Amino acid sequence: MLDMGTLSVGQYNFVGNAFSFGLAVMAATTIFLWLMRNEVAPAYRMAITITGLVTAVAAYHYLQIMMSWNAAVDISSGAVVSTGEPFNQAYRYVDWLLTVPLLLVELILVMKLTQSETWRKSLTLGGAAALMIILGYPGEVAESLGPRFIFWILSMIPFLYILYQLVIGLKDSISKQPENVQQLIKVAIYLVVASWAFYPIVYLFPAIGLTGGAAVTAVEVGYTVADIVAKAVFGLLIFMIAVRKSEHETGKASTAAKKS
Ligand code: RET
Repeated sequence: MLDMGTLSVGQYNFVGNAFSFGLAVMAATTIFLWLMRNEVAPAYRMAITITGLVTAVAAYHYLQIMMSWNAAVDISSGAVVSTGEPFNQAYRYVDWLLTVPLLLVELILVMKLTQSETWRKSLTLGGAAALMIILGYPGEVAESLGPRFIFWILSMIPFLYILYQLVIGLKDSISKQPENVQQLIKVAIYLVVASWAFYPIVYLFPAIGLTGGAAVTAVEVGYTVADIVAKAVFGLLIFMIAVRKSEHETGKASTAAKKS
């Protein structure tokens, strides 16, 4: 459990502002994606719908996180005083449990693989993602650093499996994509690897010397920044890939139509 009483008023407000920014970005991205859904070919609309769902689920959870953050302390005296109501970190983990498998499905859908490959990859990667989050939670809420380390190591196993599958396992499928999107898909995969790698590092902040209010601030702001990149920036990249692929395919269809 986080010791909220160790925060300064400045740190408390900074984290609150980061949550508020996170909520605004997630909500705005959702509206953009759903409004623009019909700009891509029908085959990619499911990917865009899911991308918007991910940011919608995140917007809802940021609202809950913000309310829990506000309820946990009272700053009316000019200092941060715990109200006794705990700051609920479960919202973040429930959010990840829903959105991380969806993010992977989003990436797989936009690649438009065969149906059996889509199912197989969605189930194995989505399952590994759920396991990674479930194994991380007990360490996040533990009172001491021992369990934090143990659950970090356990959670790293499915995490490394996912990264391996994305970087090595998808190589073949990427080479079958149209040339003008191969680069964008590679960027999307690198973005996943780079933004996801941030989470296990942030998780370890309290274990590598950060304490009290500084640790709480670094972890909460760190996760929020990582979420914005992994969900909103990644979602917009998926949208761009879908637009490019739609252009490529409708372009080909119209040339074919002219020939016949
Ligand atoms: C935990 C626990 C410590 C070890 C590892 C973790 C990985 C978390 C990740 C979360 C990704 C979240 C995303 C959210 C946005 O939608 C659970 C912190 C490896 C990779 C992408």
